[in-house]
Amino acid sequence: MTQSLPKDFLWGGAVAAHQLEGGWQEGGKGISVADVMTAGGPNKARGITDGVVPGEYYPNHEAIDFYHHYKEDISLFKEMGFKCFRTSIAWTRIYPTGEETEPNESGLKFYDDLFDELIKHDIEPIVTLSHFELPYHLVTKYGGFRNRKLIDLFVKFATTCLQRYQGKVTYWMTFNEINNQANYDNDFSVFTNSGLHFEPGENREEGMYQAAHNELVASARVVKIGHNINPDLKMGCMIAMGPVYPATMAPDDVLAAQKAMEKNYFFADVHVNGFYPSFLTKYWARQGFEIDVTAQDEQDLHNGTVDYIGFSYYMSHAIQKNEGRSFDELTMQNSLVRNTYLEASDWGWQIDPKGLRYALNWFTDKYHLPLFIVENGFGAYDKVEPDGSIHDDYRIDYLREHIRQMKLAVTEDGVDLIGYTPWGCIDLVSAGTGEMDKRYGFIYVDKNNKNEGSLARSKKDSFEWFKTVIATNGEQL
Ligand code: BGP
Repeated sequence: MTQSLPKDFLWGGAVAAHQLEGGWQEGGKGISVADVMTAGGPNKARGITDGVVPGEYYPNHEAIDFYHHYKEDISLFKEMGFKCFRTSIAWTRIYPTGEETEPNESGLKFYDDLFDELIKHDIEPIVTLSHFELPYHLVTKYGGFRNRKLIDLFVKFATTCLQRYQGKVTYWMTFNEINNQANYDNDFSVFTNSGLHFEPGENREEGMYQAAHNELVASARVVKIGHNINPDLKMGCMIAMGPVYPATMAPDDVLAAQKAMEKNYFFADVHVNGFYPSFLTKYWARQGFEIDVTAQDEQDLHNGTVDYIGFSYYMSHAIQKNEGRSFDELTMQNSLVRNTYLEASDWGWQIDPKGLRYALNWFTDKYHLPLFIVENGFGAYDKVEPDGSIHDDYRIDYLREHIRQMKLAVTEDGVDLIGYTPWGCIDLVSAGTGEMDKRYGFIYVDKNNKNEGSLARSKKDSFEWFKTVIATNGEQL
């Protein structure tokens, strides 16, 4: 077996439209769910306002103004040697409310220009169709993805994109981190994934399963359409992977970890297998959940299974079975414990490079599909020295250790891995907190949490480091 990564390994970086483009009203763009989210902090959740409220600060409105800076930024990506660049298409640039019958040409042209610029630099665009960017209008009018109407609206948007960009984009993903909403108690997760708002007394969990089902059907239909448009397109899903370990060797903890994995990753089962696993349908029955799954839905799920699994990996978790709770009552919110073997970031995300090797093997053993690490990275405060340099050795350490484990998974375990695109290759707005000061980039952007800064770009130490990693195909870390 080869001891190196494949020659055509896709090294690059990842972002999402709403976290860096800005230009929230440029070119006829409509308001998205990201446009009504205020800034939070390490211990403060982001607010979700009722529409865009004058006087509130919405960090995504300007973000890092990639909309006007993308040429400069792409030339920096090229300098680092990127082979690919993962971004998303903002649904609201193409269909501003989601309900128009004709797409917005200036939005389509923006992505034509962006993809052309990438291709001119030999950088392959990798595209997510829905990355926390649902048209806000579809939330107010339909209540988000809990309404089946959104299946058709998403399919319309995705079909427009697939037809238009089929010659420029090969790798597609449907819904970013579709499984975040398994965390249904969290307002942010259900709103960003599916545009869900819950009234007191509503069954949040059942509502989440219905929305997730509608998205899984929409995704499957889009996968099928992509294959029909061009059989060479690679249609993937996107899963947030944070393995759940048992906190101890007690069989109850081992089973608790397995149950938590099931509830978090059944989304991947449906994307890959085209049907629901029995542990979930049995669980729905025990809970009395009546999820609207039609015979046509079942057919669509069956016909639209994915070609590869894209996933994010930042951390692992550990779970302990509390004697007072049944397995059905265990959730990631009520039963996670700190893993005492691991350090954590300033935002409490536990650092576990070996967990990435574990995750790569777990996906492979379960699904036997090619994998793509489309997010991984270290959110940290960076310090700009008086001479403008930024010594982000903590970020280099994090990425180096994760790449080491990734390589072992490929060279020793035989995992079929397409590529690696670290998250936030250029500083951008944090999805979870709305902060600018939670930085992931190789490229620093002069803008802070208070919305101050010139937006100037500069290189961190990690820039040169990652350039060498790519140039040596991961040999020199
Ligand atoms: C994932 C999202 C990204 C991204 C990343 C880092 O959940 O797909 O959009 O932002 O995590 O999270 P955060 O921005 O909250 O640090």
